[in-house]
Amino acid sequence: MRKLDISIIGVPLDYGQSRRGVDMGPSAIRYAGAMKRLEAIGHSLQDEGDIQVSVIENKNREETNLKNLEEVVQATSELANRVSRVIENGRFPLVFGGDHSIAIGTLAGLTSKYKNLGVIWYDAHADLNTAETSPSGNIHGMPLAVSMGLGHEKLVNIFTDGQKVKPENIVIIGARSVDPGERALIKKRGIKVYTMHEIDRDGMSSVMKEAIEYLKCRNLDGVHLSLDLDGLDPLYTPGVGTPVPGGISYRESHLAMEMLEDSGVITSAEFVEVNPILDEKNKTADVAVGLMGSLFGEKLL
Ligand code: 5AB
Ligand code: MN
Ligand code: MN
Ligand code: MN
Repeated sequence: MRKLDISIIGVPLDYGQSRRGVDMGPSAIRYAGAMKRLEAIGHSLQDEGDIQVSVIENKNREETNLKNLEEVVQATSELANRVSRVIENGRFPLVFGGDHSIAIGTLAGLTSKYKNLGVIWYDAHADLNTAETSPSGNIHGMPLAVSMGLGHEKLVNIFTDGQKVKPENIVIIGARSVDPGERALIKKRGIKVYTMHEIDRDGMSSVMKEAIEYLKCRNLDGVHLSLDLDGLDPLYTPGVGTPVPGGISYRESHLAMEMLEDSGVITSAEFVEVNPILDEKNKTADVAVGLMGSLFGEKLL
């Protein structure tokens, strides 16, 4: 098992969507014992604290259907900076959200080092909307499109200009709520997606085996896991803003994390969309921390 030097970065951002509370996600995940859990496995942990998230005073906000654009740009730029510093120091970045718009910053920071980054997007949604296709204007539904260089120029050019991730380096797992514009983009760019259909039909073991093989054949210099807790069924993770029934089970998710750990491919991770206000006794944060245990090498025996 790899012994890692892990740096935790909290991002208390809830401006990427419309329900308050997900800004308390980092606290909830810390409270659920993330540090102790990973230290017990033998990793060395450093908590870098939270990114500063501010309301931007700007009288001349541009006309856009994107909600809270300035705030999301500020927080994700800061996050990109912090993530790039963590990897420069040879440490493993572990990011706690916050809503999923934070991935714009994580991926921007990571790709300042990784020139051919792979991404595993564990989510009920594809997060491939742009201003034109978004039904909500919520930026948390856009980060994967932004990482491919598609969307508002202020988002696309965070930290470095343009595209960060190649569409053929992306694997989405758990999708079951995909908007028409996202579906078109998946087809057009040939993005690899394992929907609930494939997980039901072939089983998680086979899906993960294929996903890992697929990424291993792509000559990647790193693989980022972006785990939206709504990828799991709301039965297990009720504390999320956009729950979709019929999701991945608790056991399947642990298996997925264990297989990622066995493969040794993951070089950074983020856990997002934990909303303690919508949760039941911090259940969702507890599940997040349990999954981290499996991802970072906790063994049953
Ligand atoms: B999440 C929806 N596709 O764009 C949109 O939780 C939902 O980060 C996005 O996956 C959900 O508003 C974003 C309808
Ligand atoms: Mn989602
Ligand atoms: Mn998401
Ligand atoms: Mn959500």
